[in-house]
Amino acid sequence: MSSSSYNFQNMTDAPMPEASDMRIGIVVSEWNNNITEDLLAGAFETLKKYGVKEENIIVRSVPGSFELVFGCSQMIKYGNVDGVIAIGCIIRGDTPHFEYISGGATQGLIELNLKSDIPVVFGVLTTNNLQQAEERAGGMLGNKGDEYAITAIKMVDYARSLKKNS
Ligand code: DLZ
Repeated sequence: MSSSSYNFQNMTDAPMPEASDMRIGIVVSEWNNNITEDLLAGAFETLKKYGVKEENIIVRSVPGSFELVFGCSQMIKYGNVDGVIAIGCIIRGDTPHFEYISGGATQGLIELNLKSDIPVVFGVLTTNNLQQAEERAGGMLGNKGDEYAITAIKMVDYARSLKKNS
């Protein structure tokens, strides 16, 4: 569900998992960097807030959201990380690029989740205009980067909980 009244903080009261030994990779797109830098800052601060050590947050950038798939794939292979956050911002324009790039990035990130044991969080804003993106990157609807960080910690914990019992 995506609506202006939806607030992630209201989703659950579940306690946050222990995250002090987690290593999280963040791959961030340079396209619309005025938005993605703010999402990155939100994710970075929230990871730290919940105990992830700064030195265990590995940030790399790629040119655009389409490159997030390769960027995350390489992060999984060589970054020695427990989880990955893919951050991008795709804004609808006059041409069909929006559908191609958002569809490609989404499908690629889904495939990474299916192929590897490292969870990849979908931190890609897909908006109709710049204002909608700004509202979600530290504006009146909060910073979605916070949600991406919380989701990454929860998914790493989820994967660990199953491995521990296998
Ligand atoms: C080319 C393009 C366009 C038009 N729009 C966006 C966008 O809104 N957000 C984004 O992250 N990237 C965009 N790109 C760049 C593509 O993601 C990609 O970098 C290029 O097609 C090169 O592969």
